[in-house]
Amino acid sequence: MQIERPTLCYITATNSSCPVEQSEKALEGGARMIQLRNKTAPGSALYDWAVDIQKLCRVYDAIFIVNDRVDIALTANADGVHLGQRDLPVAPARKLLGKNKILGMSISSLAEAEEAVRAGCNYVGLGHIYPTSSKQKTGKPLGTSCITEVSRHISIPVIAIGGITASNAGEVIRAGATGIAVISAVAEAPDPRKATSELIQNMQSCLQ
Ligand code: TPS
Repeated sequence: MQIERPTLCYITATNSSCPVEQSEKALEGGARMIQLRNKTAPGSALYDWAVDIQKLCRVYDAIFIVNDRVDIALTANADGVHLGQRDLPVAPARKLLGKNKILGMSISSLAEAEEAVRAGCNYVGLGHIYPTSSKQKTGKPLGTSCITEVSRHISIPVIAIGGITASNAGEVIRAGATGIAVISAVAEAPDPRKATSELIQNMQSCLQ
């Protein structure tokens, strides 16, 4: 499955108890990729959610990624896994997943991007681009110049993340990102479906 430009990846709200409903709204709004991310739920709940979101993603022909948990991704037949810098390293994750699954990694510099490519990742999540309260962060926001630098140097898709909203999604794509990944811009919107389609429209309008 290809990550096309521009792709919106919806990441389920931090430790939400209704990730399936949230994902469905994002898919209805046009999200092409869903990432199930929950750092506190028991494996049994995560697995059930993953099975349901996998089915939804099939219906919408969208890519389904599980954050961190290779076991859940495999057993729920997700399309791939997203790894953080402190999760299972790429090589053993690839060994478990096989060559056909998508492997993505969080990065925040060109050096980490190049390392992710060398290790065999299929995309990188570059952030945080703007200030965000969705994740405990050390360090300053990277800004859009980092997107241009990384996307010029590597050939795999660059998904920008962190503080992305309808008002800055266009400049993120213009800077060279393949797509965006968002939590709060969709999860905290009064109408998550509409918020998703607005983000996508803003990305698309700067590619025309
Ligand atoms: C594709 N990550 C970096 S910033 C952030 C997260 C979860 C919070 C964004 O929230 N790249 C991908 N997936 C990931 N999980 C990460 C990076 C890690 P908001 O949109 O509310 O600012």
